[in-house]
Amino acid sequence: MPKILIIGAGGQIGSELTLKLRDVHGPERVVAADINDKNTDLVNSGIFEIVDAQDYESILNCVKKHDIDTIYLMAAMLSATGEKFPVKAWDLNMDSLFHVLNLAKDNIIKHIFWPSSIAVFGPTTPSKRTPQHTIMEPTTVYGITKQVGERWCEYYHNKYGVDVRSLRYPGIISWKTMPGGGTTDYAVEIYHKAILDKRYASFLSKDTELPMMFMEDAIRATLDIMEAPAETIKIRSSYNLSAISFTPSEISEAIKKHISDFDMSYAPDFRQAIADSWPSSIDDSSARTDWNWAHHFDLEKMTAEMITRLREKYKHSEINS
Ligand code: VAH
Repeated sequence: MPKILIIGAGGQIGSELTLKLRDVHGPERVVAADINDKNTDLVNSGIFEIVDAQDYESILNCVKKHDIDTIYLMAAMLSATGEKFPVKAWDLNMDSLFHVLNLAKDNIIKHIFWPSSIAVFGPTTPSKRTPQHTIMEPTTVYGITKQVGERWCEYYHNKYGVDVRSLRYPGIISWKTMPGGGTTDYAVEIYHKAILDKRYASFLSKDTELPMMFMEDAIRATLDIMEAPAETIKIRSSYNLSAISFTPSEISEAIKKHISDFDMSYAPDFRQAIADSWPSSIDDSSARTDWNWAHHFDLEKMTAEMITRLREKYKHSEINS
């Protein structure tokens, strides 16, 4: 029975995507892979392989060993880290995409999911309810790699018939695995700090509105687009995807409804310029029309879930410490 491979399974989205795919398809059909085996939960909960996303032979060997027909390529260097290491970001994000696209072009695998991002938009893009088709002049290396990646995905579909599907993820908020190197990471860190310290210094200013989404919605959208009939996928670059938009001030107020003495402060850093180049809200009507996308979590519901889960997590770790 052909199997699924998640490359970059140890990351914020990859780790939860792996657990969900194992629930849906059975652990024996889902191979998790990453450059190292630091995520012990992942390594101990099913088939795990060390794969270097920039090494074609490393991916090919894993595909052949496990009879893979579908790859979720979740490995990438995100916006903030990409600005510190621009060449490494370009090489990782582009080499890995070409390797996977070429495996499909050569009929070695059949299906690809590749994540894009609202980072494909830039300061000249209409920032409110950003349309599916609009000006895209990204000013970060990460955004450039995602914009170019979208062009290659559409080219490989039109030229070679590759079944590659993609979503422009907004900032993703989750409690299981910490994000790394993103500009939207403040919206994850704040919940941890609220519970542990009852205070947080945001690296984005109070009125910086950004498109965001709870992890459960992001995972459901990913499975929905991959399970949708091919004829419903009208866009082969990448679909706009949206749920909620909020500012650091608004998430702080939502937290205060659960932790009344939470203290929020603001200390914008280099990531403020990145956030300022991105839209504040996204029009995802194409995804809602083409394959029935709908989000389930608003800011209040997400905050309640994050605080409940993290209180359990930190209480558990205290007991075990
Ligand atoms: C980042 N979390 O901050 C990612 C995301 C829209 C932002 O792509 O770089």
